[in-house]
Amino acid sequence: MLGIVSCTKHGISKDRRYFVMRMEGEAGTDFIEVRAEFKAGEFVQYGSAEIKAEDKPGVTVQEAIDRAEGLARQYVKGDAYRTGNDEVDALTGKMWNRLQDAARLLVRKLELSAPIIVRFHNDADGSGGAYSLYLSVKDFASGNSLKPNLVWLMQRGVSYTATDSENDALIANGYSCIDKPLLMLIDFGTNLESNPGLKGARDRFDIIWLDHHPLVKGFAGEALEHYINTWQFGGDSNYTAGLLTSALCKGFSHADTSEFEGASLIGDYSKYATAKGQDMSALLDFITSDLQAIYGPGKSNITPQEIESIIGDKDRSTELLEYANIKLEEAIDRGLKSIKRYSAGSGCIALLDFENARSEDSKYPLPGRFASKLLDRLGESGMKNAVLVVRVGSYLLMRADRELCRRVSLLEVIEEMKSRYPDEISGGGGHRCAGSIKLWNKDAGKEMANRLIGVIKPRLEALE
Ligand SMILES: [Mn+2]
Repeated sequence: MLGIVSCTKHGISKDRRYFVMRMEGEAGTDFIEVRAEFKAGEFVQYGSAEIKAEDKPGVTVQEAIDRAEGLARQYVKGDAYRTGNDEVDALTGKMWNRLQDAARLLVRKLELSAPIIVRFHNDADGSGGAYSLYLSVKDFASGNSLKPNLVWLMQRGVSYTATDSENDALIANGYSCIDKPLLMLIDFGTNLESNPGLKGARDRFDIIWLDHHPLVKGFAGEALEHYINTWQFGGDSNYTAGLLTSALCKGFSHADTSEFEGASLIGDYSKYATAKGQDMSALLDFITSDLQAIYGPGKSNITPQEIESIIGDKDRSTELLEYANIKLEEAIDRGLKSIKRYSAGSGCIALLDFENARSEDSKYPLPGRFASKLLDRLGESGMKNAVLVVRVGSYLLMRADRELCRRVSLLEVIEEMKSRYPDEISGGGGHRCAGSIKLWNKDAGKEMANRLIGVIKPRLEALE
Protein backbone atom coordinates (compact mmCIF):
# COMPACT_ATOMS: atom_id res chain seq x y z
CA MET A 1 0.00 0.00 0.00
CA LEU A 2 1.24 3.46 -0.88
CA GLY A 3 1.66 5.93 1.95
CA ILE A 4 3.49 9.13 2.77
CA VAL A 5 5.69 9.65 5.81
CA SER A 6 3.73 12.64 7.09
CA CYS A 7 5.67 12.96 10.32
CA THR A 8 8.74 11.40 11.92
CA LYS A 9 9.33 11.35 15.64
CA HIS A 10 12.94 11.84 16.66
CA GLY A 11 14.34 9.90 19.56
CA ILE A 12 17.25 7.91 20.83
CA SER A 13 15.86 4.42 20.22
CA LYS A 14 17.38 2.44 17.37
CA ASP A 15 13.98 1.98 15.82
CA ARG A 16 12.81 5.09 14.06
CA ARG A 17 9.20 6.13 14.47
CA TYR A 18 7.05 7.22 11.56
CA PHE A 19 3.50 8.37 11.06
CA VAL A 20 2.40 7.26 7.62
CA MET A 21 -0.73 8.55 5.94
CA ARG A 22 -2.40 6.07 3.60
CA MET A 23 -2.54 7.32 0.04
CA GLU A 24 -4.75 4.55 -1.29
CA GLY A 25 -7.53 2.34 -0.02
CA GLU A 26 -9.40 3.37 3.10
CA ALA A 27 -8.22 6.67 4.58
CA GLY A 28 -6.21 6.51 7.78
CA THR A 29 -2.82 6.79 9.39
CA ASP A 30 -0.39 4.16 10.62
CA PHE A 31 2.31 4.36 13.23
CA ILE A 32 5.37 2.37 12.29
CA GLU A 33 8.55 1.65 14.22
CA VAL A 34 11.34 0.23 12.06
CA ARG A 35 15.09 0.24 11.82
CA ALA A 36 15.14 2.16 8.56
CA GLU A 37 15.70 5.75 7.54
CA PHE A 38 12.93 7.77 5.94
CA LYS A 39 12.30 11.48 5.79
CA ALA A 40 9.07 13.35 6.23
CA GLY A 41 7.59 13.78 2.78
CA GLU A 42 8.99 10.51 1.45
CA PHE A 43 6.55 8.05 -0.09
CA VAL A 44 6.68 4.42 0.99
CA GLN A 45 5.17 1.06 0.13
CA TYR A 46 4.14 -0.90 3.20
CA GLY A 47 1.55 -3.28 4.54
CA SER A 48 2.05 -7.00 4.78
CA ALA A 49 5.67 -6.84 3.62
CA GLU A 50 8.44 -4.61 4.89
CA ILE A 51 8.32 -0.87 4.41
CA LYS A 52 10.36 0.49 1.53
CA ALA A 53 10.77 3.77 -0.28
CA GLU A 54 8.63 4.44 -3.34
CA ASP A 55 10.47 6.57 -5.87
CA LYS A 56 7.61 6.87 -8.34
CA PRO A 57 4.54 7.46 -6.18
CA GLY A 58 2.67 9.36 -8.92
CA VAL A 59 1.56 11.99 -6.39
CA THR A 60 3.24 14.97 -4.78
CA VAL A 61 3.60 16.00 -1.17
CA GLN A 62 1.24 18.89 -1.83
CA GLU A 63 -1.35 16.44 -3.12
CA ALA A 64 -0.99 14.44 0.09
CA ILE A 65 -1.64 17.57 2.16
CA ASP A 66 -4.60 18.36 -0.12
CA ARG A 67 -5.92 14.85 0.51
CA ALA A 68 -5.84 15.49 4.26
CA GLU A 69 -7.54 18.85 3.75
CA GLY A 70 -10.17 17.20 1.53
CA LEU A 71 -10.89 14.60 4.20
CA ALA A 72 -11.23 17.36 6.80
CA ARG A 73 -13.79 19.12 4.57
CA GLN A 74 -15.66 15.89 4.16
CA TYR A 75 -15.77 15.09 7.88
CA VAL A 76 -16.47 18.53 9.32
CA LYS A 77 -19.99 19.44 8.38
CA GLY A 78 -23.45 19.67 9.79
CA ASP A 79 -25.65 22.03 11.74
CA ALA A 80 -24.55 24.06 14.70
CA TYR A 81 -24.37 22.29 18.05
CA ARG A 82 -27.40 22.84 20.26
CA THR A 83 -27.49 22.56 24.04
CA GLY A 84 -31.17 23.47 24.49
CA ASN A 85 -30.39 26.83 26.10
CA ASP A 86 -31.61 29.38 23.51
CA GLU A 87 -29.13 32.08 24.44
CA VAL A 88 -26.20 29.67 24.31
CA ASP A 89 -27.39 28.16 21.04
CA ALA A 90 -27.81 31.58 19.41
CA LEU A 91 -24.18 32.39 20.28
CA THR A 92 -22.96 29.02 19.03
CA GLY A 93 -24.84 29.68 15.80
CA LYS A 94 -23.01 32.98 15.32
CA MET A 95 -19.66 31.32 15.90
CA TRP A 96 -20.40 28.14 14.00
CA ASN A 97 -18.59 28.99 10.74
CA ARG A 98 -15.49 29.99 12.65
CA LEU A 99 -15.69 26.89 14.84
CA GLN A 100 -16.00 24.68 11.78
CA ASP A 101 -13.02 26.33 10.09
CA ALA A 102 -10.97 25.65 13.21
CA ALA A 103 -12.31 22.08 13.43
CA ARG A 104 -11.23 21.49 9.81
CA LEU A 105 -7.72 22.64 10.62
CA LEU A 106 -7.66 20.33 13.64
CA VAL A 107 -8.91 17.36 11.61
CA ARG A 108 -6.32 18.01 8.89
CA LYS A 109 -3.61 17.84 11.54
CA LEU A 110 -5.12 14.61 12.85
CA GLU A 111 -5.14 13.11 9.34
CA LEU A 112 -1.45 13.97 9.00
CA SER A 113 -0.56 13.03 12.60
CA ALA A 114 1.03 16.45 12.94
CA PRO A 115 1.99 17.25 16.54
CA ILE A 116 -0.77 19.03 18.41
CA ILE A 117 0.17 20.79 21.63
CA VAL A 118 -2.83 21.51 23.83
CA ARG A 119 -2.38 23.95 26.69
CA PHE A 120 -5.36 24.22 29.02
CA HIS A 121 -5.97 26.36 32.06
CA ASN A 122 -5.79 24.43 35.31
CA ASP A 123 -9.34 24.74 36.49
CA ALA A 124 -12.64 22.98 35.89
CA ASP A 125 -13.30 25.10 32.80
CA GLY A 126 -9.93 24.66 31.09
CA SER A 127 -9.52 21.01 32.02
CA GLY A 128 -13.18 20.28 31.20
CA GLY A 129 -12.56 21.73 27.74
CA ALA A 130 -9.38 19.70 27.30
CA TYR A 131 -11.20 16.58 28.41
CA SER A 132 -14.01 17.16 25.92
CA LEU A 133 -11.37 17.56 23.22
CA TYR A 134 -9.70 14.36 24.36
CA LEU A 135 -12.95 12.36 24.25
CA SER A 136 -13.88 13.78 20.85
CA VAL A 137 -10.48 13.15 19.28
CA LYS A 138 -10.45 9.63 20.70
CA ASP A 139 -13.87 8.95 19.22
CA PHE A 140 -12.95 10.47 15.86
CA ALA A 141 -9.57 8.75 15.64
CA SER A 142 -10.92 5.30 16.44
CA GLY A 143 -13.69 5.69 13.88
CA ASN A 144 -11.28 6.80 11.17
CA SER A 145 -8.15 4.71 11.84
CA LEU A 146 -6.05 7.67 12.90
CA LYS A 147 -3.02 7.89 15.16
CA PRO A 148 -3.32 11.26 16.88
CA ASN A 149 -0.16 12.91 18.04
CA LEU A 150 -1.12 15.11 20.97
CA VAL A 151 0.81 16.62 23.85
CA TRP A 152 -1.23 17.93 26.79
CA LEU A 153 0.11 20.68 29.04
CA MET A 154 -1.72 22.14 31.97
CA GLN A 155 -1.26 25.90 32.15
CA ARG A 156 -0.89 27.38 35.62
CA GLY A 157 -0.60 31.02 34.63
CA VAL A 158 -3.11 33.21 32.82
CA SER A 159 -0.76 34.23 29.98
CA TYR A 160 0.97 32.46 27.12
CA THR A 161 4.53 33.58 27.82
CA ALA A 162 7.71 33.67 25.75
CA THR A 163 8.98 30.77 27.88
CA ASP A 164 5.88 28.78 26.99
CA SER A 165 6.48 29.35 23.29
CA GLU A 166 10.12 28.31 23.66
CA ASN A 167 9.04 25.09 25.37
CA ASP A 168 6.49 24.42 22.67
CA ALA A 169 9.11 24.94 19.97
CA LEU A 170 11.33 22.38 21.75
CA ILE A 171 8.48 19.87 21.75
CA ALA A 172 7.75 20.51 18.07
CA ASN A 173 11.44 20.15 17.26
CA GLY A 174 11.12 16.51 18.29
CA TYR A 175 9.27 15.95 15.01
CA SER A 176 9.73 16.55 11.30
CA CYS A 177 6.47 16.83 9.40
CA ILE A 178 5.04 17.88 6.07
CA ASP A 179 2.58 20.22 7.76
CA LYS A 180 3.02 22.74 10.56
CA PRO A 181 2.39 21.59 14.13
CA LEU A 182 -0.78 22.89 15.78
CA LEU A 183 -0.95 24.80 19.04
CA MET A 184 -4.28 24.88 20.89
CA LEU A 185 -4.78 27.25 23.80
CA ILE A 186 -7.87 26.78 25.95
CA ASP A 187 -9.25 29.20 28.52
CA PHE A 188 -6.39 31.63 29.08
CA GLY A 189 -4.09 34.14 27.48
CA THR A 190 -6.29 37.03 26.34
CA ASN A 191 -4.02 39.73 27.70
CA LEU A 192 -1.06 41.86 26.72
CA GLU A 193 1.31 39.58 28.63
CA SER A 194 0.65 36.88 25.99
CA ASN A 195 1.92 38.99 23.09
CA PRO A 196 5.58 37.93 23.46
CA GLY A 197 4.58 34.24 23.54
CA LEU A 198 2.40 34.64 20.51
CA LYS A 199 5.21 36.41 18.68
CA GLY A 200 7.43 33.40 19.34
CA ALA A 201 4.82 30.84 18.28
CA ARG A 202 2.98 32.31 15.33
CA ASP A 203 5.48 31.37 12.63
CA ARG A 204 6.24 27.95 14.05
CA PHE A 205 2.64 26.82 14.65
CA ASP A 206 -0.84 27.00 13.31
CA ILE A 207 -2.84 28.21 16.29
CA ILE A 208 -6.38 27.60 17.55
CA TRP A 209 -7.09 29.78 20.54
CA LEU A 210 -10.35 29.37 22.45
CA ASP A 211 -11.02 31.84 25.22
CA HIS A 212 -13.81 33.73 26.94
CA HIS A 213 -11.92 36.37 28.87
CA PRO A 214 -12.78 39.96 27.91
CA LEU A 215 -10.88 41.33 24.92
CA VAL A 216 -8.05 43.69 25.73
CA LYS A 217 -6.93 46.52 23.46
CA GLY A 218 -3.52 45.75 21.99
CA PHE A 219 -3.81 41.97 22.42
CA ALA A 220 -2.27 40.49 19.27
CA GLY A 221 -4.08 37.13 19.43
CA GLU A 222 -7.34 38.62 18.23
CA ALA A 223 -5.90 38.95 14.73
CA LEU A 224 -5.26 35.21 14.42
CA GLU A 225 -7.42 33.34 11.91
CA HIS A 226 -8.51 30.84 14.55
CA TYR A 227 -8.77 32.98 17.67
CA ILE A 228 -12.34 32.47 18.83
CA ASN A 229 -13.86 34.29 21.79
CA THR A 230 -17.58 34.81 22.45
CA TRP A 231 -16.93 38.48 23.20
CA GLN A 232 -16.29 38.92 19.45
CA PHE A 233 -19.83 37.71 18.77
CA GLY A 234 -21.84 39.67 21.33
CA GLY A 235 -21.41 37.07 24.06
CA ASP A 236 -19.48 37.32 27.29
CA SER A 237 -17.56 35.26 29.83
CA ASN A 238 -20.67 33.22 30.71
CA TYR A 239 -20.05 31.22 27.54
CA THR A 240 -17.07 29.34 28.95
CA ALA A 241 -13.98 28.13 27.12
CA GLY A 242 -14.88 24.55 28.05
CA LEU A 243 -18.24 24.95 26.34
CA LEU A 244 -16.56 26.59 23.34
CA THR A 245 -14.16 23.66 23.03
CA SER A 246 -17.02 21.16 23.23
CA ALA A 247 -18.89 23.07 20.54
CA LEU A 248 -15.86 23.04 18.24
CA CYS A 249 -15.54 19.29 18.69
CA LYS A 250 -19.16 18.76 17.64
CA GLY A 251 -17.98 19.63 14.13
CA PHE A 252 -16.31 16.23 13.85
CA SER A 253 -17.48 14.02 16.73
CA HIS A 254 -20.68 13.16 18.55
CA ALA A 255 -18.90 11.96 21.69
CA ASP A 256 -21.02 12.97 24.70
CA THR A 257 -19.18 15.77 26.46
CA SER A 258 -22.17 17.30 28.23
CA GLU A 259 -20.97 16.45 31.73
CA PHE A 260 -17.70 18.31 31.11
CA GLU A 261 -19.49 21.26 29.56
CA GLY A 262 -21.61 21.39 32.69
CA ALA A 263 -18.52 21.19 34.89
CA SER A 264 -16.91 24.08 33.01
CA LEU A 265 -20.01 26.27 33.43
CA ILE A 266 -20.23 25.53 37.15
CA GLY A 267 -16.49 25.97 37.67
CA ASP A 268 -16.54 29.44 36.13
CA TYR A 269 -19.80 30.54 37.78
CA SER A 270 -21.53 30.90 34.44
CA LYS A 271 -25.16 32.01 34.40
CA TYR A 272 -25.78 29.11 31.98
CA ALA A 273 -24.76 26.53 34.60
CA THR A 274 -27.30 23.86 35.56
CA ALA A 275 -27.03 21.00 38.04
CA LYS A 276 -25.28 18.93 35.37
CA GLY A 277 -21.60 18.29 36.10
CA GLN A 278 -21.65 19.44 39.74
CA ASP A 279 -19.45 16.69 41.15
CA MET A 280 -17.29 16.60 38.04
CA SER A 281 -16.59 20.31 38.44
CA ALA A 282 -15.44 19.86 42.03
CA LEU A 283 -13.40 16.81 41.10
CA LEU A 284 -11.66 18.52 38.16
CA ASP A 285 -10.93 21.53 40.34
CA PHE A 286 -9.32 19.27 42.88
CA ILE A 287 -7.32 16.99 40.61
CA THR A 288 -5.92 19.90 38.61
CA SER A 289 -4.83 21.84 41.69
CA ASP A 290 -3.44 19.28 44.10
CA LEU A 291 -1.49 16.89 41.87
CA GLN A 292 0.85 15.94 44.68
CA ALA A 293 -1.96 14.70 46.92
CA ILE A 294 -2.84 12.25 44.15
CA TYR A 295 0.49 11.43 42.55
CA GLY A 296 3.10 12.30 45.16
CA PRO A 297 5.86 14.89 44.98
CA GLY A 298 7.34 16.19 41.76
CA LYS A 299 4.18 15.95 39.70
CA SER A 300 3.42 19.14 37.80
CA ASN A 301 1.34 18.19 34.77
CA ILE A 302 -1.77 16.12 34.31
CA THR A 303 -3.06 14.66 31.07
CA PRO A 304 -6.62 13.73 30.08
CA GLN A 305 -5.52 10.07 30.12
CA GLU A 306 -4.68 10.47 33.80
CA ILE A 307 -7.94 12.28 34.46
CA GLU A 308 -9.71 9.41 32.71
CA SER A 309 -8.08 6.85 34.98
CA ILE A 310 -9.31 8.76 38.02
CA ILE A 311 -12.88 9.41 36.94
CA GLY A 312 -13.16 5.88 35.55
CA ASP A 313 -12.57 4.54 39.07
CA LYS A 314 -15.77 5.22 41.04
CA ASP A 315 -14.36 4.43 44.49
CA ARG A 316 -11.29 6.52 43.94
CA SER A 317 -13.14 9.53 42.57
CA THR A 318 -15.70 9.43 45.41
CA GLU A 319 -12.89 9.31 47.94
CA LEU A 320 -11.05 12.21 46.28
CA LEU A 321 -14.22 14.27 46.10
CA GLU A 322 -14.85 13.79 49.82
CA TYR A 323 -11.27 14.69 50.63
CA ALA A 324 -11.55 17.83 48.44
CA ASN A 325 -14.75 18.90 50.18
CA ILE A 326 -13.17 18.52 53.62
CA LYS A 327 -10.13 20.57 52.56
CA LEU A 328 -12.37 23.25 51.13
CA GLU A 329 -14.54 23.47 54.24
CA GLU A 330 -11.45 23.76 56.42
CA ALA A 331 -10.06 26.57 54.31
CA ILE A 332 -13.38 28.43 54.29
CA ASP A 333 -13.71 28.12 58.05
CA ARG A 334 -10.23 29.51 58.53
CA GLY A 335 -10.94 32.24 55.97
CA LEU A 336 -14.19 33.35 57.62
CA LYS A 337 -12.39 33.65 60.95
CA SER A 338 -9.62 35.90 59.68
CA ILE A 339 -11.52 38.09 57.24
CA LYS A 340 -11.69 41.87 57.75
CA ARG A 341 -14.91 43.63 56.79
CA TYR A 342 -15.38 47.22 55.63
CA SER A 343 -18.86 48.58 55.08
CA ALA A 344 -19.45 50.80 52.07
CA GLY A 345 -22.95 52.22 51.56
CA SER A 346 -25.36 49.33 51.12
CA GLY A 347 -22.45 47.07 50.28
CA CYS A 348 -19.47 45.53 51.97
CA ILE A 349 -15.83 44.82 51.22
CA ALA A 350 -14.15 41.79 52.76
CA LEU A 351 -10.37 41.48 52.88
CA LEU A 352 -8.42 38.32 53.50
CA ASP A 353 -4.77 37.38 53.58
CA PHE A 354 -4.75 33.96 51.93
CA GLU A 355 -1.87 32.75 54.09
CA ASN A 356 -4.32 32.79 56.99
CA ALA A 357 -6.63 30.36 55.21
CA ARG A 358 -4.23 28.08 53.36
CA SER A 359 -3.60 24.70 54.89
CA GLU A 360 -0.01 23.53 55.08
CA ASP A 361 -0.46 20.06 53.70
CA SER A 362 -2.54 20.67 50.62
CA LYS A 363 -2.46 22.98 47.60
CA TYR A 364 -6.22 22.72 47.35
CA PRO A 365 -8.12 24.95 47.07
CA LEU A 366 -6.10 27.28 44.84
CA PRO A 367 -6.62 30.93 45.79
CA GLY A 368 -8.89 31.86 42.86
CA ARG A 369 -11.39 29.07 43.41
CA PHE A 370 -11.19 29.53 47.12
CA ALA A 371 -12.05 33.23 46.70
CA SER A 372 -15.13 32.35 44.62
CA LYS A 373 -16.33 29.81 47.15
CA LEU A 374 -15.68 32.12 50.07
CA LEU A 375 -17.70 34.86 48.37
CA ASP A 376 -20.56 32.38 47.94
CA ARG A 377 -20.41 31.66 51.64
CA LEU A 378 -20.44 35.36 52.51
CA GLY A 379 -23.50 35.76 50.31
CA GLU A 380 -25.24 32.84 52.03
CA SER A 381 -24.53 34.46 55.38
CA GLY A 382 -26.52 37.51 54.25
CA MET A 383 -23.75 39.85 53.10
CA LYS A 384 -25.20 42.00 50.29
CA ASN A 385 -23.33 43.72 47.43
CA ALA A 386 -20.11 42.13 48.57
CA VAL A 387 -16.66 42.47 47.06
CA LEU A 388 -14.03 40.08 48.34
CA VAL A 389 -10.34 40.92 48.08
CA VAL A 390 -7.87 38.13 48.72
CA ARG A 391 -4.20 38.93 49.02
CA VAL A 392 -1.90 36.11 47.97
CA GLY A 393 1.81 36.70 47.31
CA SER A 394 2.09 39.45 44.71
CA TYR A 395 -1.56 39.08 43.66
CA LEU A 396 -4.71 40.83 44.76
CA LEU A 397 -7.68 38.70 43.74
CA MET A 398 -11.16 40.17 43.60
CA ARG A 399 -14.61 38.65 43.48
CA ALA A 400 -17.89 40.58 43.32
CA ASP A 401 -21.28 38.99 43.82
CA ARG A 402 -23.36 38.52 40.69
CA GLU A 403 -26.06 41.01 41.64
CA LEU A 404 -23.46 43.68 42.31
CA CYS A 405 -21.34 43.23 39.22
CA ARG A 406 -24.25 44.09 36.98
CA ARG A 407 -23.66 47.62 38.23
CA VAL A 408 -20.03 47.65 39.31
CA SER A 409 -17.40 46.13 37.04
CA LEU A 410 -14.15 44.86 38.53
CA LEU A 411 -12.54 45.52 35.15
CA GLU A 412 -13.10 49.24 35.72
CA VAL A 413 -11.69 48.93 39.22
CA ILE A 414 -8.58 47.26 37.78
CA GLU A 415 -8.17 49.97 35.13
CA GLU A 416 -8.44 52.70 37.74
CA MET A 417 -5.85 50.95 39.90
CA LYS A 418 -3.52 50.62 36.92
CA SER A 419 -3.79 54.29 36.03
CA ARG A 420 -3.43 55.47 39.63
CA TYR A 421 -0.50 53.21 40.54
CA PRO A 422 1.34 52.42 37.29
CA ASP A 423 4.66 51.90 39.06
CA GLU A 424 3.37 49.30 41.50
CA ILE A 425 1.18 47.20 39.19
CA SER A 426 2.66 44.83 36.62
CA GLY A 427 -0.57 43.44 35.21
CA GLY A 428 -4.21 42.74 35.79
CA GLY A 429 -7.42 41.57 34.21
CA GLY A 430 -10.35 39.20 34.46
CA HIS A 431 -14.11 39.44 34.13
CA ARG A 432 -16.71 41.87 35.48
CA CYS A 433 -17.27 39.68 38.55
CA ALA A 434 -13.78 38.25 39.02
CA GLY A 435 -10.35 39.69 38.44
CA SER A 436 -6.85 40.09 39.73
CA ILE A 437 -4.04 42.61 39.96
CA LYS A 438 -0.42 41.57 39.93
CA LEU A 439 2.12 43.68 41.79
CA TRP A 440 5.79 44.03 41.03
CA ASN A 441 6.61 43.73 44.68
CA LYS A 442 4.73 41.41 46.99
CA ASP A 443 5.89 43.36 50.03
CA ALA A 444 3.65 46.19 48.83
CA GLY A 445 0.62 43.86 49.02
CA LYS A 446 -0.78 45.13 52.28
CA GLU A 447 -0.59 48.78 51.29
CA MET A 448 -1.93 48.12 47.79
CA ALA A 449 -4.84 46.11 49.21
CA ASN A 450 -5.80 49.16 51.25
CA ARG A 451 -5.53 51.37 48.18
CA LEU A 452 -7.69 48.90 46.27
CA ILE A 453 -10.34 49.11 48.96
CA GLY A 454 -10.10 52.88 48.57
CA VAL A 455 -10.96 52.50 44.87
CA ILE A 456 -13.82 50.04 45.40
CA LYS A 457 -15.44 51.81 48.32
CA PRO A 458 -16.76 54.95 46.56
CA ARG A 459 -18.26 52.76 43.83
CA LEU A 460 -20.29 50.85 46.39
CA GLU A 461 -21.24 54.02 48.22
CA ALA A 462 -22.54 55.51 44.96
CA LEU A 463 -25.03 52.66 44.55
CA GLU A 464 -28.58 53.02 45.69
MN1 LIG B 1 -12.63 29.91 32.03
